[in-house]
Amino acid sequence: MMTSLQLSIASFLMLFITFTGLAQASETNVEEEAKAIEGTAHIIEIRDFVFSPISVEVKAGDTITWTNFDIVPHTATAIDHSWDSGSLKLGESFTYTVTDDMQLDYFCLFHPMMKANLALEK
Ligand SMILES: [Cu+2]
Repeated sequence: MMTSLQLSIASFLMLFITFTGLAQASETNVEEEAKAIEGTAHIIEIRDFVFSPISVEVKAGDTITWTNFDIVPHTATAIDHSWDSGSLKLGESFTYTVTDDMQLDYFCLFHPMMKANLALEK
């Protein structure tokens, strides 16, 4: 026969083992998620009516952030309009996550001579 004290210790040990197992499982999941969302963050400046750099090599999962440094609004818009920053005023940014099938050529809707592109690294 186990005394009630022995039962309490046994229950405590069972709980402890359960929680330790859960903690390890969730830590593993966090690491796996971090790997899945890991990607390079690219920065593109819009300055003096130019996207800079004008060509950027990216891969799926990377993020690209465009920031407008001009006093006039600009956009970063796919040539087929499949993605679009909308109007970016001075100091405003737009971030987009790269996908394998995204349109790589883009321009500014307000100033169509402003063209740039992304190169997709497979
Ligand atoms: Cu523009």
